[in-house]
Amino acid sequence: MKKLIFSSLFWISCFQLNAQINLNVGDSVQIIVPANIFITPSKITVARNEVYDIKVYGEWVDAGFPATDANGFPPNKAFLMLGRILKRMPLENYMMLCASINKSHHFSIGTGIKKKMRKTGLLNLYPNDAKGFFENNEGEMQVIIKRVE
Ligand SMILES: [Ca+2]
Repeated sequence: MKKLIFSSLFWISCFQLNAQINLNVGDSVQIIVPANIFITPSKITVARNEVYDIKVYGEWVDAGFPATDANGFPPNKAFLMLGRILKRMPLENYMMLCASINKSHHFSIGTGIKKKMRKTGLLNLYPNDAKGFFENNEGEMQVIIKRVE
């Protein structure tokens, strides 16, 4: 219990100071990822071979499409097929929650994943929408990131 209180206070103070966070095994943080923001920095520095359990809750909406969870929706219309190349992960669903490390090493998360990191750097989160088409998005995801190894 004492450790839990300490780690909670630790991450709260990190956010207040706008500092970077290194999670110990067992520690978790919650990040809010808005649908209309191109990139949301988590402030978490992950290291190669660390393992994280990521769970995602909530719904968001892209323009007039039906609301989805963090798995997003497939390109089921011709213009969506064409627009895929404008996404950071062209082969993944629109509005799938995805991540990058140092804005370069991209991977999909969806509603949840257990992931061994293949690179060291700052973890960023984003909805997989076409570049330039974020302003018509609404909603946000609650992302719980826990280091498990
Ligand atoms: Ca959009």
